[in-house]
Amino acid sequence: MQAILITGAAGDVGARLRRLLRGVYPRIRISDIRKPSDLGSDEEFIAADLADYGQVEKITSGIEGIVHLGGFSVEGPWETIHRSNIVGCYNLFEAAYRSGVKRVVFASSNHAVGFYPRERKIGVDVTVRPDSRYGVSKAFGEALGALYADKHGLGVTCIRIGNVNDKPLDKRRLSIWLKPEDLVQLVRIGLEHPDIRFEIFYGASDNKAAWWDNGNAERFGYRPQGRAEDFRAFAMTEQAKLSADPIAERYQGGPFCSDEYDADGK
Ligand code: 15L
Repeated sequence: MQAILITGAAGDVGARLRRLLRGVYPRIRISDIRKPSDLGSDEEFIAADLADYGQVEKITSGIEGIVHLGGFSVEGPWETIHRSNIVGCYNLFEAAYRSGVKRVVFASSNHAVGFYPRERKIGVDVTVRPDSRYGVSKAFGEALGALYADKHGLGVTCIRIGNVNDKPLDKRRLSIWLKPEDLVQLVRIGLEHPDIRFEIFYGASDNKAAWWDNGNAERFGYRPQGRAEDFRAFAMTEQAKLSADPIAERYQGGPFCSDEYDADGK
């Protein structure tokens, strides 16, 4: 793989990935709607609004593999989610296909399946249970990826990312933490593994309290190095600072589930 594109490069995960992928691929083009504040003089940056197909075509031209982090990364009003994550995601896959891109790694999210209860361990073949409009948009992106893989032969990997950070930030994150270096492993499998057509992986490290069976990623050689348990004391101290939220605590998606929730008693 000679030339890759990272969308959403100005965000937190984008910034981490840019740093960790430096030197791994000969050419890395980065894109976002705004210029990253820490843009290096050796980095190729092209600004693009994902909702504008013409702009998306420009950033995918001459590219072999895409890491698609772009879009709105939390819950938001429908207009915002629709523009960034529905129209934007469609434009990305369509432009990738028309530009002859071979691989797309799509940053999906745990929120595509956030309404599974915490006591249930799930694999990648469960029905989606989104916990927000944002989660619905991630399920849409996964479905779109499957369409372009099955119909047009694009190699697509969807990573249902838990939470990327230096360490797990609370009790929920002990189950879903993803060490940045482990994300790099998953991304590289998606871009490089010869047998990828359409796959879903969980973006989680080697977490003892995991809610997800990540056997599919392991089948492709994923060997996570991060262990959330090493940070349990820190995470529980942070947890103690949060106010009680019984709905959030019942489901895997946490506060994305309790936000706007009014189903009880109906
Ligand atoms: C996500 O999908 C978000 O992008 C991120 O900001 C976190 O909220 C994360 O999920 C999480 O569930 O912790």
